[in-house]
Amino acid sequence: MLIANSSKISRQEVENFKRDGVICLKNVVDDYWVERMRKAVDRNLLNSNGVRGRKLKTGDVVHDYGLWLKDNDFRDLVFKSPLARVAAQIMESETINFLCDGFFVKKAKADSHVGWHNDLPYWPVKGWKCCKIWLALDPVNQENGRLEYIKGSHLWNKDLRENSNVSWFSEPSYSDILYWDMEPGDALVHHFQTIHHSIGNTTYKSRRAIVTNWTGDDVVYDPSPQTWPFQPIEEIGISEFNSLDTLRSGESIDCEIFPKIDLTPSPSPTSRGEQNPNFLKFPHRL
Ligand SMILES: O=C(O)CCC(=O)C(=O)O
Repeated sequence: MLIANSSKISRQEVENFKRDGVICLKNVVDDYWVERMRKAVDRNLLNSNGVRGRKLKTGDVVHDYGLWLKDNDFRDLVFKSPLARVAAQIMESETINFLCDGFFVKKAKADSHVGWHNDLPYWPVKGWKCCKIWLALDPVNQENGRLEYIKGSHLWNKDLRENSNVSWFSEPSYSDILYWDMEPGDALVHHFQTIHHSIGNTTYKSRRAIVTNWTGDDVVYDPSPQTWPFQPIEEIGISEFNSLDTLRSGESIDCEIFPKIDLTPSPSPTSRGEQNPNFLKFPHRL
């Protein structure tokens, strides 16, 4: 694993991401962000600001998305943490747009798996430079619901929705699977086409994680009926979603709901995790 906040992401890590479709980075965010985001997730579990809001599942895997639109902690994570620059470096992209955030909490003794799938079929986009950053807020291991990836499956060029039961897919053999034990602040970065699942939490503690989804230079808008936001924008009632009306298929996704991120460093970086000084060299050529 790479120490993302003490060294620039290396050429080797970028190559590993290209080859395997996933990498695990150590210490992508510091304790400041871990503590802040744990509180934010716990608060949202009680009374969510997300798009699904009160309709949150009460079962053992709790998921909501679109928190950044109403919650300052989630918003700052998107615009002020190192995550966007990690995405830019891993995907070798000059520009980065943010698609959406979310959280996944596998509650204590949540034995259910999240089934094998990849992410691209759920998003109204087309292009190669698309990734998710899955940020651990608790230690993650085999006992409490770690993610597992089929190595290199992003190169298969196949869409797999959860529970879709397609004939070409069968349970992978153990030797094809990649997984990592993680600490809070570590992150998985996976390509939108990499097939993955998560296993059950057999422990007595919740496993909390935040996901952020990012796109790069070559990505264009490509809506279809079963893609995000999964419901008519009038029903969501959040003004930023109206910007989807301005997008045309095949054009840049740049709009209020998919904002472009300013990757230049803030003029006044602080030690409170707002800017990681190790990324001040960005943009760079690897
Ligand atoms: O956090 C989890 O358990 C599952 C996350 C996942 O599969 C995803 O974000 O695509």
